[in-house]
Amino acid sequence: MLDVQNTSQPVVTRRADYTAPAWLVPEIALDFDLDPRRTRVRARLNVARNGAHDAPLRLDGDGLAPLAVRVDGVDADWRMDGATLEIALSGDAHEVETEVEIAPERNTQLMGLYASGGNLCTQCEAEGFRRITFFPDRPDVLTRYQVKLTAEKARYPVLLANGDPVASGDLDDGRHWAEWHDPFPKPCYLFALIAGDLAANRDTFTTRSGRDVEVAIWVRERDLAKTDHALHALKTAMAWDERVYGREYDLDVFNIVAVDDFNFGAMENKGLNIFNSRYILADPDTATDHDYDAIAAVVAHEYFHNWSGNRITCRDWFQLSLKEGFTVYRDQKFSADQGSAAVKRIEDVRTLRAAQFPEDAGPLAHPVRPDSYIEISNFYTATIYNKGAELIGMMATILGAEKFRRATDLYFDRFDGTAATCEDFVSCMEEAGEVDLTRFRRWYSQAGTPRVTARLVHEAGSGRAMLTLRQTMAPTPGQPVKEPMVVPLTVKLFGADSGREVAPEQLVLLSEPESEIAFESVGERPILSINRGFSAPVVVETDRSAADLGFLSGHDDDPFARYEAMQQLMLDTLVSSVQRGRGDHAPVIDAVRQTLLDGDLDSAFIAEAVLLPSDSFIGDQMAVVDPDAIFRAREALRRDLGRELEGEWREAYEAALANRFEYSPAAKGARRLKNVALGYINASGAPDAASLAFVQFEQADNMTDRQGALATLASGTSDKRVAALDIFYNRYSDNALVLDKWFATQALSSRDDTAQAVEELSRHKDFTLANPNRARSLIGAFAMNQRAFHDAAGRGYRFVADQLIALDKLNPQTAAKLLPPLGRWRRFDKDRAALMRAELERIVATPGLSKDMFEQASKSLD
Ligand code: 0A1
Ligand code: ZN
Repeated sequence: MLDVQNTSQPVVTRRADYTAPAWLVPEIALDFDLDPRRTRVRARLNVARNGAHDAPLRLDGDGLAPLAVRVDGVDADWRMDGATLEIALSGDAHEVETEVEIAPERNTQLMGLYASGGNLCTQCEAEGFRRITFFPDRPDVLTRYQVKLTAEKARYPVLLANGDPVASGDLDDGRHWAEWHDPFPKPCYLFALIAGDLAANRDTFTTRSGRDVEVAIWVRERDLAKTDHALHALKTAMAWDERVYGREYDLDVFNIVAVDDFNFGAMENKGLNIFNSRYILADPDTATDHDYDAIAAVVAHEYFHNWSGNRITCRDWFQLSLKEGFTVYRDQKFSADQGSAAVKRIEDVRTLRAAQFPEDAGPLAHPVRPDSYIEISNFYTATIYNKGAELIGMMATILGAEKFRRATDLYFDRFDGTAATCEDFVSCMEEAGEVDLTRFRRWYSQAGTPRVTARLVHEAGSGRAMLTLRQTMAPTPGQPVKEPMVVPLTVKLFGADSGREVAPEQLVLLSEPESEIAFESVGERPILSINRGFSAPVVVETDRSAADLGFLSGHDDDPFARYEAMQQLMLDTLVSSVQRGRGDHAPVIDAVRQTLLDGDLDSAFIAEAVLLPSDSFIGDQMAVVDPDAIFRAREALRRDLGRELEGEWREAYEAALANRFEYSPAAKGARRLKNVALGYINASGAPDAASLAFVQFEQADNMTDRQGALATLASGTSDKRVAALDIFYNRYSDNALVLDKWFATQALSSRDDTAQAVEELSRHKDFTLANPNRARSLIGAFAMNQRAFHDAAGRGYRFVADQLIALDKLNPQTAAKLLPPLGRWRRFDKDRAALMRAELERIVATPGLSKDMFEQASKSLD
């Protein structure tokens, strides 16, 4: 395969330039002769002129050279325009055949057809299909696929593609073949095939209309025992989508395959989802509770795409959030229904704040529906996914549950079988919801996180309370001026004396720069509870005192608001410690004690509520981030919380100690609280802390406890640290997913020597840039470690830039995804900013840089 990377003239694609495809492809027959070194691909396309025009047929290719091109059975005239195959056609419908050869084993980008762990597999979203065969590679060309796969039987006994299997057979030469037909027209990014030596965990799902669907999860034989959780999640998700959205599965088979080398989490190919094995494989010894939860969420996410993504796809890649935002919203609600909805909401907001808010505040900020891109792979972002999900959630809040369901029914009904736009979705919300969302649409077009200030003034005499809300939004690249947004805020007032509700919850739609809400008959001083349930993805600034936040953290009846009050109290304390060198820890300690001792709260919620905000979230609150001061302030508060509440932590710890492993919300909550408590006992400096952690490490009957203890030890100075890391390594040296944890745990360590340790780990025999999970486990994790990465001498920046330059040569997509932490130089002092810029400049100047990296690095320098 030719590997041409042209960065000299990066082409910008613009949403405003969209035009309908000149030619459609209603049918395709694909014939694969599979071989890792040399795969022959024959494609027969039925093409149809779309409208009156005389444009030639243009078929996208990437690294392909045509071996044959025939039109209606006859060798045709064709020419290459760059990587595009151009064929002049006279009639309105033709049969066009092409033949190419590709080399999967040389495909290190993991886009198109590639080899992973002895199997052959594909990844086509967004533009990988053009690395397999010539085709109009755009999501609004919908095609019915017939696929024939032929391969050596001993090496590749299993041959899978999209749709339903129709025939198979053996050949005399040790090869065999299988044919698959997919009756549902689909864009080529949903094409998939797998050839491999795989075993299946099978089951049957009966749809609510009584059809039997054969479901199967395909993995290496030795991993079969680790697939029950994913299979169970799949069936639960299938039933959930029927119940909650009225969506039934539509083929006779549903296959999932796990592969070890994968650029993202998983892929929703029609009837044949392909997964990064980290989102399939789980057993108590190797997967944490977080892994179990993520597996269920990703399995559900990909399954839900069958309707929100596949049956209705995107007109163009600017509409990516149409499928991703909605599907994330759906998977979040699914997960919320499986356990504690409150804890799930807290986790989702934490993710949004950790990944999306910084994106909105940095050089790569873009709207949920972007206006332009150089490389679409760079737009699989937290903005498209997680903020996109928040937009759906806000519309659901504005409409209410019943109308929201009516609106999604209308959407699925009206746009089934088409390639739609975000606008199509919003107009269904408007029509079925009987609301005007004109101004709400700004959430799709404006980048940035709105900032809302809320001031509550009470007149004791009249009993009137006035809430003044003001919104602003900082400029983002290309959008210097912002219009006001529609911000749905749920608000409630509590009485400071009685502790009771003095104004019931109401939904305020803030749509002007400023607005005032009056509350009457408020007899006592009110305390404001706002953005309850995180009703809008905004930053809310209030002037609530530590005492009022302490009250809310102990008494608000909205669990999210309760968590939020505690976070705000902690943040206020930490920010003032960073700025003044010392903060008053007492209010936080009191609030944490109160939460810990509240018998009505479940452990999972307590564990979330008592966790301090991360170093980087504290940094996000400051004009100039001082990583060392933040680290010191946070450690000091952790130590005081550990010391002052040592008895409480030990009690919480011991209460959870006797439990045997079980995957249930209650057992997960107990483990979470136990590990948080262990962290605080350790922070207290108690002399037995390291041995407590080491005993837990050795006696654990599950990975959550083992890794929790390892993380505590890995950040400490005890002599048990090296022992634990060695034991862990030896125990799991043949398990790639667990070794990723071993790398990541060390990269996230708060020790002073982490930067050096990570450099050494990059030379470890098990470290490789060729596997995206491994690259992320060391480089990605390290770049999240604020203090270590932002080492004042620039050691962390240099290391990450070196690694990304090397990775870019193999896998530009994965490299570019890891670049954003280096782009946040504006947030740091001028010395660090200069060091970070120097590394970005070095990256941009690298000969042969991919357009993926070029876009991320050059935009970060602007
Ligand atoms: N659509 C997938 C995400 C995905 C996107 C690009 C990929 O290319 C390497 C892979 C997967 C999802 O939302 O799960
Ligand atoms: Zn998705």
